[in-house]
Amino acid sequence: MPIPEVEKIWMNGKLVDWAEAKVHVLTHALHYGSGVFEGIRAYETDNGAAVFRLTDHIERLFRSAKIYRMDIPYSVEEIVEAVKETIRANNLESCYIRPIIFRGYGEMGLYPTKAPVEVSIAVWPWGSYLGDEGIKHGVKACISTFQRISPNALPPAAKATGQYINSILAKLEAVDHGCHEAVMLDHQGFVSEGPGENIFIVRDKVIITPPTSASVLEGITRDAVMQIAFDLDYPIIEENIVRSDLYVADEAFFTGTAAEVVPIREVDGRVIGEPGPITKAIQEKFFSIIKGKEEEYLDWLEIV
Ligand code: PY5
Repeated sequence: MPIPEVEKIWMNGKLVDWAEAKVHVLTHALHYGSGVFEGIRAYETDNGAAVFRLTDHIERLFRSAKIYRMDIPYSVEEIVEAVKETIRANNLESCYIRPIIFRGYGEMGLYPTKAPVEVSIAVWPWGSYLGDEGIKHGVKACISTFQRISPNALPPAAKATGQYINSILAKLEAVDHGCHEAVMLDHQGFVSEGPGENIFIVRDKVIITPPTSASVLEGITRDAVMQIAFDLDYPIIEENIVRSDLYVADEAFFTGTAAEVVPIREVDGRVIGEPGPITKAIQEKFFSIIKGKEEEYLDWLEIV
């Protein structure tokens, strides 16, 4: 999918023209994946564009940077403000937001403390990541033969650019096998997550999602869905699950900023079926919350 170009990108404290937001080919992060990033969405509401859990995302960005020992030359509040400024500069009502912090040009070794830490924020209109059809009728998933990165190799709690080559291997394989999305297993063989989504199953009206110790990213949509499930009085637990739990689940779905809430209709050829009642109830609440229609969740929306 080509990226729809807009006007401005925020780079190291300044708004520059889209076409001018460039880096050198010897940028450290290009060679070694030494960057950390976020995926965030702004939605159209009656109060204009509103960013879903912006501060929570920026705080996770700072945690990712801490894990990789990158000193960010801005505060959380400054980056939050820069995100809003970038959205305003591009006159967007809704968009995807991609802040990235990376080691720049100036050092080629693996002790990169001398490379400058650069910060950029881009925004663009981006539709549903797994397609509108997927949101309505569910997607086909395959268990990946590629194992999810593990905490003592590449910490899954960090959203680092280099970690995503693991996700790309899984995604390419899934599509080769006629699926929309992959499900990755952790180093112990437990279900972990999708290449860019957390995963949930429903069995006997209980919602289950793998714990963070199953090599998952601490997803902000995951957290939101757990809160929504709790508020809707559905029992929800964090517990290790195995691949056959997916095969026999009553319902299953992915969550993520890009993907939002996407039902899973089939895993490895085992049919789960059309989205079930609990998945639909959570989807409905989530989509209503992001439009600013739910009073008690308005603090999840940060007005631009
Ligand atoms: N797990 C992984 C590995 C992810 O990359 C993501 C987000 C999630 C889970 C869900 O986290 P959250 O709910 O906080 O978004 N993936 C990015 C996104 O913007 C990149 C996808 C291409 O959704």
